[in-house]
Amino acid sequence: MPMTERDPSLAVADTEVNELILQEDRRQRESLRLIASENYTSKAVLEACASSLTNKYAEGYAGKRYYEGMSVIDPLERLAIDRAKSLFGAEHANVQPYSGSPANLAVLLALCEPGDTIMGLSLPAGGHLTHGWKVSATGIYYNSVQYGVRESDHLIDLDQVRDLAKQHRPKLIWVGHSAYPRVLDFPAFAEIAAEVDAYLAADIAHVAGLVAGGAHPSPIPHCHAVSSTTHKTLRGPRGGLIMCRKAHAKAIDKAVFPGLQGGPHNHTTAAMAVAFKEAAQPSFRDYATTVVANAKALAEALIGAGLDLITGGTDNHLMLVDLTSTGISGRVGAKALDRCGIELNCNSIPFDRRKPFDPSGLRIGAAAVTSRGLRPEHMPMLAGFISDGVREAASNDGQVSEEFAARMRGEIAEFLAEFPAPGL
Ligand code: DSN
Repeated sequence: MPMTERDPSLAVADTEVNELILQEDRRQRESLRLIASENYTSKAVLEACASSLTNKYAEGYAGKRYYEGMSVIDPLERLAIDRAKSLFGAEHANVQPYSGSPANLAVLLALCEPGDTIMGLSLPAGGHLTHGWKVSATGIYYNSVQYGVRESDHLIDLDQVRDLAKQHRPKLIWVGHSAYPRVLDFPAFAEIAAEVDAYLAADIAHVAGLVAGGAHPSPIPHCHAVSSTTHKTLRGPRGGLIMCRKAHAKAIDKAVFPGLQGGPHNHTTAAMAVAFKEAAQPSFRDYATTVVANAKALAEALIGAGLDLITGGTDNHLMLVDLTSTGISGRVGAKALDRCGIELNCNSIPFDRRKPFDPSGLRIGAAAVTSRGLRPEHMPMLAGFISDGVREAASNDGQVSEEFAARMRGEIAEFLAEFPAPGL
């Protein structure tokens, strides 16, 4: 039967899936979303994601494809590339990576040979799996040397980075993180990379929106390649992006396709183009600045509520709470808060004595709540919700009663009702 004869909308075609999506919409509207890597995209981004572009194959690059029917895809991909280049001031951009991990693997495939030495911030110190952690392909196929943070202040130890670089002579050094609450010193990393003749690659997945909005220094002038996801602080669709100097453009493009991937996800490319346009507006500069102001205010309020923060605060959108003094683990705390309508994730803290699956920390980010319009004056309220939930769990063997959780969920939903969730 041709689908055109009967092509009902989702609500009619598949009530189970439709109902689950509606439940997720509601959950995202009513819960306090504090996962540092998440956000709310605009309605325009969601519409582009759900467009007919998902029906099209487009292996290759504009003007050099392996399929016909490219009259729309070619200009669309060029538009996304031009907008990415202009937003970040990059010489070259590739918008095809499916997400951050493939983007990082593509950077390595382009600039290194298997077995080459690479360096990155270790996972327990706030780095990302794909910066050479042992269980990742990047730690299996490359000789990975990991640097860390100082035990005294939990800040990246640039002396150690320099010493390790001189000792191991890496081909490439990663600068980037998924759980580090302070500004990255790109010029200092560039200096070290230059001293040992290494490539410097920045992974700005977490801070890309802050970079685009002028609230975090840009790595572009200092790095040979810069990778990112597009869905965190940048507030676009789930996707990946690589920017690089012209000299490496061919190698990067070849590494993405045909090196690692097949056809790009054109609906995602379109949604990225929309997000890049949004991020180029003056209002996005306000957004990025407010994300940092909110994160700082939340960090201060959490400290005021008696919680311990790694490095004593934040310079970006995220912070790490050390729950050791409360007597509960990060996993227990995160699960208890989830029941109360507060969504965040447990996270290792530097020099954690607990295992990664049940670590000592909570990671908290301000990107999504800022997209709903919350401002620094609302952060003490959020800190109150978080610390009340933690205290309740800590005094009840890690549990929160259904009565307590339901009351919290109600209070949070009522508070958030004043701040409409974008896109939903
Ligand atoms: N999963 C992402 C995060 O939460 O930071 C990184 O890949």
